[in-house]
Amino acid sequence: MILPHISIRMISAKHSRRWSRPDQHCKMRVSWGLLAFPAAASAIENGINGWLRYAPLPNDQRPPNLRLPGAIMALSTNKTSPVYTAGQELQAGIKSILNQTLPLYHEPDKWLGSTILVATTGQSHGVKPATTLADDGYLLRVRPGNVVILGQTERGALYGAFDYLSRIAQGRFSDADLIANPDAPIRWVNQWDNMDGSIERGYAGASIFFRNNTIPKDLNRVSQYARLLASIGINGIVVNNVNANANLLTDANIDGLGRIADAMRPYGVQIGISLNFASPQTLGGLSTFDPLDQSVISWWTDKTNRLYKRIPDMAGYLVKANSEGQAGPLTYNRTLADGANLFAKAVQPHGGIVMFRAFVYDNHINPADLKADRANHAVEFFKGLDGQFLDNVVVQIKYGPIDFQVREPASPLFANIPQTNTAIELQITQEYLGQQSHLVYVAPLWKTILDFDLRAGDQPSLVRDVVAGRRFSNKRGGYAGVVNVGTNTTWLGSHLAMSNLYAYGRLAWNPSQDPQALLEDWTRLTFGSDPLVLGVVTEISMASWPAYENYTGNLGIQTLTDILYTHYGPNPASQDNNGWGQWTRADHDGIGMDRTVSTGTGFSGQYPAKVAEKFESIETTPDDLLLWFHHVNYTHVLKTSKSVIQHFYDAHYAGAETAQTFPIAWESLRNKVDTERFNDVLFRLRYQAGHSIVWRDSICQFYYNLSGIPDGTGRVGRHEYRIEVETMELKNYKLTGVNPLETASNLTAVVLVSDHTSGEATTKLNFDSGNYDVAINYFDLIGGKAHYKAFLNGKLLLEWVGDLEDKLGHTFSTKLDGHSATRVTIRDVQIQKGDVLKITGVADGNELAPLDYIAVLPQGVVD
Ligand code: GCV
Repeated sequence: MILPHISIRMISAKHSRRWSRPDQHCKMRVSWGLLAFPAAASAIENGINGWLRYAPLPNDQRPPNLRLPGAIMALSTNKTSPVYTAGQELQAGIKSILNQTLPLYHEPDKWLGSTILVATTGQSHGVKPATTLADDGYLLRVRPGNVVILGQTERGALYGAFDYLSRIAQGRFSDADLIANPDAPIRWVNQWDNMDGSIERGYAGASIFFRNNTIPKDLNRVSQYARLLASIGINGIVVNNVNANANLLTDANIDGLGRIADAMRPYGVQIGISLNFASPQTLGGLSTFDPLDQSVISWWTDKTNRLYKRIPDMAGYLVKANSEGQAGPLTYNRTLADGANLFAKAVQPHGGIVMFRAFVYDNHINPADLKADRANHAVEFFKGLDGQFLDNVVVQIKYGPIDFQVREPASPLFANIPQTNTAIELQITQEYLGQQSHLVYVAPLWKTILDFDLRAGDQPSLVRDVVAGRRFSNKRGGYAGVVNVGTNTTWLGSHLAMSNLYAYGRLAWNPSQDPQALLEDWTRLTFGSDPLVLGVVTEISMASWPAYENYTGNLGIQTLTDILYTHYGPNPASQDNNGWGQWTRADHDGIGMDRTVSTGTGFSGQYPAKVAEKFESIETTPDDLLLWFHHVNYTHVLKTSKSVIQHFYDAHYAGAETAQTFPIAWESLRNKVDTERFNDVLFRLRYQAGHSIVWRDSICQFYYNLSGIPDGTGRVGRHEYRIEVETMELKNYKLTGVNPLETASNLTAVVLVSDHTSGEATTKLNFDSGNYDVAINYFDLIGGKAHYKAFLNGKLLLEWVGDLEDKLGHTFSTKLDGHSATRVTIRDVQIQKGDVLKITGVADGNELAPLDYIAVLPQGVVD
């Protein structure tokens, strides 16, 4: 296939530096100037400061007559107060961005000149916001020589300071006069950190919170994390995995949690913890964990009191009960509300809240039962409990009914429990979305859910209005984002993945914002305001979710990853014929879950009438959710006039093609981005380009095998630029199948005959003489680091090691499959017809230097 649009538009007026849209909560008046001030030398960029780098502002972005106030006045002498922190942050930020050191005072009578005043509304010196600020809201008033930042709470003041600094860092020296209020009170993140230091679905190293079943002494990274979180308005964090370990509640660990809370308090980030429902039995030695048993109630009350004694501002609890093997109230025939209320009563005197997860489903359902449907479970479990949860319980609902798939409809539960506080759970860590080894900017996906109108009672009922508490007049509600940062200096394992965390916080603050505008703010803060950089990062990021959906799973069929193993590479067969209920119901003739009321599982009927009606009918279901709601033949014609199967083929080719453009676009930023980040991102984007072809070929081959319907344009299974290694002259190599078989080209790979040997694969190249890129597809497993060399006519072209597990953070496989299949490309090789290409492999551990195929690619060809 020839790549038609290899160059991404590099700069467009759209991407030249511009103001991000003022959001609906802000009123601002803008005037700004340019020029002056020398830029300082840049430091090594390892990602540790995320978007809070405060890089020196280039001369051409500084106003010529900038008049900063003479001092910073942060009205708190308490070093744990966010107001105090705000002062320090402003001082350090202004020094770093503008190379000006402003004196910092904490008491009003210490300085009488012009100031950047940071305070709470209670201490405002006569400055009064015109409108009342909401909890955590702030006022920011910027005038030449005078800046006022007032928070309704102490952390509100810190949010205002971060807003001001973000403007300066982006060269936005305007007069501003705005009030910013958060849309929802709960703006939390969750970490799925285990006490042994591992992180469930974490792709960036070990935990910063736990090590060896305890809380480490050095919590510097925890403070740094709190700083990043505060800068985007996050006010709470649950620090341990929802699959919780009861030992978290020992006295020593409660003290450790206290130290975590101490480290985060100066940033206004309150901590919460996940509980293991069975703790009274497993840790407490009681004979039961029945939520209505008095001994259990006393046990939890006592633990809660101890926790609050050490952490008086603890945010509360998060509970995963009766889900995926976790204990819960159903064991004792108590309701989920009984379970939630047990904890709600314990934290209520302390002002705490309980986030109770709606991710409750049976993972042993019968795939032969055409009426069974995991997507139905949340509503089935929770609808009847509406009104039974105490006031300080918030039901935390994943955005879709299954599990963070590349596309899902909004969970109907948001419309089914109007008398219950709700929060939406989003995933920043890319469990099903390429695990940070693929660039996927997820905010546009979240937006499709937040903006979805559920039409409850036939009234406008946007998901974002439901979780803010507005739609059903609920007091609490908001956002929980699963982040899973680790010890890697980039936090998420990839520089570009941090746009997701940034956008999450900004959307939780104000979900009406445009994901692209947020991305552009993040890019300016992270990489600077060069229009080319801004253009490229924006283009590839905005193209990334559609591309990923295209080369993984389309039309609402889910991601098609291996749900029984790593959740990373392709394995569409893994979805069906098991009790997990992530079924696609694909067979020889058709594909998709019939979730209609009339003939299917009845799921569409869980939505309010107008939405239910729309999804009930194939005609009114949008194509991108067709296979979520309907089972159709592969030949079914879409609204685009294409058949389902042809759409699958075309989308996979288009998605992989788009992914090829990412590294090329990024390469245009050489010398515009510091070397460390440039190389790291380039490496990942090249890997993604290669792995997108693994995805494309596996999925297309799988559905071709299943349906027997050829690709109308003849691409699937035809690879005119490939040479299968099994057809090459082999020394010490033997043929092997892989599992799933479609993850090897021609369904076959080769491995060395034993683990202590080396071998060769040799072939003559019968392509016309010319310049080619030579791609070599191989498998990179955990458990060994095989050594490879590629030679052309005996001359070394490239030497590499199967050590991606040291360079990328996704979950690696021990087998030859869609997770380990990968590609290395040697660019611009001069080849004469008849040249001899040889690859040598040396085994290491259980990595038997596996090879799949080589592709000899004329410029612009993807194969
Ligand atoms: C923390 C999915 C993930 C699990 C996760 C679970 C949950 O099933 O694969 O790792 O467990 O969701 O959200 O509880």
